[in-house]
Order: sequence, then C-alpha cells, then structure tokens
Amino acid sequence: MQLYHHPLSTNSHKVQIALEEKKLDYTPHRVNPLKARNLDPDFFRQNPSGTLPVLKNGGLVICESLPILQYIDSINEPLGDNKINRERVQEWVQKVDEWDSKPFTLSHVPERLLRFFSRFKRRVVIARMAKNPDLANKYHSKLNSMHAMEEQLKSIEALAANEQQLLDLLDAAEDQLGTTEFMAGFAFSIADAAMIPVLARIELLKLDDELIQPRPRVLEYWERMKERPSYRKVIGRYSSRLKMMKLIVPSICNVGIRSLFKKY
Ligand SMILES: N[C@@H](CCC(=O)N[C@@H](CS)C(=O)NCC(=O)O)C(=O)O
Repeated sequence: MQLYHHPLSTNSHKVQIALEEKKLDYTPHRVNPLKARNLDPDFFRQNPSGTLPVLKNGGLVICESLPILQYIDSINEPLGDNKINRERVQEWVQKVDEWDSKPFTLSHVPERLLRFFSRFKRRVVIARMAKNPDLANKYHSKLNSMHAMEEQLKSIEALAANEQQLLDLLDAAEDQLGTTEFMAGFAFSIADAAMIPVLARIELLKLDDELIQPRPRVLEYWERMKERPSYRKVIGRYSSRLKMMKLIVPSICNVGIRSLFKKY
C-alpha cells in the first residue's frame, strides 16, 4: 500500500494512526501542500481535488480519509474486535468527518503567512492550468474551492458555525467517555484514530486550555491516547515547536524563492 500524506495534515493523521494500530505494511510518500506539491500534475491526476491523504493499493485509489479509514479497517480483523459497538464506530467516524479542520486551522494562522501561501498556490494552479490543458477543468474547480475557502475565512458567521460544530463534537465525546473507555467501546477503534488528530490540532494551536481542559473525561482520554506508540510515531514527533518550524521554514524559503523567480 502507498500512502500520500503530510505530517501537518489532520486527515492524513487519521489514516496513518489506523495503519499503525493495525500494523499494516505501507509506504509513506510525503506530499507538501505548502509547496503546492499536491498540485503537481502526477498527483493531481490521481486526485483532482488535490487533497491529502490518498491511499493506493494496486489499482485501487482512495482519495478521502473516511473511506480510506473504512477500507483499512476492512483488511484482516477490524480494530476493536467484539469490545466495540460497530454502529457507534460508524457514527463517530462520520461525525468527526463532518467537521472541517481546515477553516479552524487556517483562522489561527497569521494573516500575512496565509496570504503568502495562498497567493503562491493560486499562481501555481493558474500556471498548471495553462501547461496541462487536459486537467484545466479540474484545476479550475480547485481554484474555485480555494476561493470558497478564502471567503469562508472572511465570514465571522461561517467560522463561528465551524467552531460550534467542534464544541458539539467535544461535548458529545465528553458524554461518550462517561460510559466507555474509548470512543466506541472498550477497545481502540477507527473512531479513536479519527478523534486523536482533532485533539492534536487543538493542542497544536494552543487552544487546549480553552477546549480540552474544561472537559475532564476528554482530557483524561487525550492523555491516555498520547501514550500510544501510534500517536508518538505519527503526530508526537512533530508536536514540538522546533520540529514544527523545521517543517514550515524550508517551505517558506522554497515558496519565497519560487515566487521571486516566478517558478510555478
Ligand atoms: N474530505 C477530505 C479533506 C482532505 C483535506 O482537506 N486535506 C487537507 C490536509 S488535512 C489538504 O489536502 N489540504 C491541501 C489542499 O486542499 O490544497 C478528506 O477527508 O480526506
């Protein structure tokens, strides 16, 4: 199996945690969306929405994290055996999937940095459109979706609705953890693989005091999840500020140089 992912991508984390928990063999390929590598024609041809993660297994290509999670769980024995409630697993993975982490994350990124990357990405899409006429319609749709995200980030109502959805998700998790040890029962399942990256994103943005601390069961669960080798391997090793900088600074330099020389 081949996994196209990025260490800062929440949706990539979900499927990588599931792969690690299931101890499946896979080859990770890093695709850096900050450098607009997700818009390279080879990658874009297999996933015209240009998003991560993408899982390839032989001729099978799956481009959305939810069906990827479900596919991973269908290989050999599903995670959690008979210690979990399968319907609840599906409810949870669906619920987590319905919350879009992108506007939440981007609304906490400094505006100048956001503008720097979006301007570059827009230019890359336009250049790629001209160079790859067979993909022009797909690049055009990508441009539209980037524009829609920029509009969403300008709308106080849209951001408030996105945050409310996250608060509801956390409240529902707090209730759930009052009766079960994990999100869908008494063992780790793909529902936990989906939930961990949400909590990691909150912590990365330093919003844990506000969003995790007031929910004691979520807090205890989060501390427990961070002990798992899958978390440490997939997210923990990038969670310090220094490691984060090591991922972001080279991308800023690369984008700065390519913008200067108009190398899109
Ligand atoms: N619904 C998609 C969303 C994927 C998504 O938005 N991925 C982000 C990273 S977490 C991405 O690829 N962003 C780059 C872009 O949209 O250009 C999924 O669940 O896989």
